[in-house]
Amino acid sequence: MAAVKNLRSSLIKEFEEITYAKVVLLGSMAVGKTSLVKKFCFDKFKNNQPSTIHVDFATVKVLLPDMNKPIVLQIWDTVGQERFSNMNVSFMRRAAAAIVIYNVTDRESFFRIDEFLSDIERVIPEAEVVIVGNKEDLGDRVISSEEGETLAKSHDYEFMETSALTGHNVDSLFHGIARALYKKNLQAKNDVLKLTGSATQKKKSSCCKS
Ligand SMILES: Nc1nc2c(ncn2[C@@H]2O[C@H](COP(=O)(O)OP(=O)(O)OP(=O)(O)O)[C@@H](O)[C@H]2O)c(=O)[nH]1
Ligand SMILES: [Mg+2]
Repeated sequence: MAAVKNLRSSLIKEFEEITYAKVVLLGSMAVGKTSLVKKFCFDKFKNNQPSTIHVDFATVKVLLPDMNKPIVLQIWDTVGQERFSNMNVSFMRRAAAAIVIYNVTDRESFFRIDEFLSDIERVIPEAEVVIVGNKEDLGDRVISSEEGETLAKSHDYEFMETSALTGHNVDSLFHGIARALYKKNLQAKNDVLKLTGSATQKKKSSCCKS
């Protein structure tokens, strides 16, 4: 019985100590959202990855050398088909980060980035955002790195080019997000401590005055 209690309290402790964060992947059809998630989570790539018709999520625990505790990312892979685009807004809610993806060989997918960014700015304005040009392994790109970078800079967002096929920058993308959210969470905790500290002090001084 004591063992069960101990296990329960250690599980509760672990749950309380770990930071959980929702990350949403957005982008047009076939830009490589599912492929990026699969590459990061399972180190697998499919040449004929079927189009996503049901939104799904994968849960990954990330612990990097510069972190004291892990962070658990709940990565939501959305549907790129335009007829379902109004659904994506509901999946965005409460996301701490958004990865907005285009295909460097497809200008249409790059044009659609603006649509996703305006949804993000409306629904989750505090989110960490990374704009990603995927399929950088292909030789027939039509969007230059500079073009992608300029777009990201104009919104003050991070920018990265990836390949789900070769794995280039895939870990860096998700690790960068994990690190940013971990730091943000630490900062938020410190701010709460500071606020609590000043509130206590205020109370004390008013108490002394009376
Ligand atoms: N060469 C290359 N092909 C890729 C890459 N990423 C994805 N693909 C291919 O592009 C196609 C579409 O990839 P998906 O991962 O299904 O794209 P998606 O964004 O999830 O598409 P939807 O689910 O329809 O929204 C698949 O056939 C993949 O094999 C990449 O980095 N390089
Ligand atoms: Mg998909």
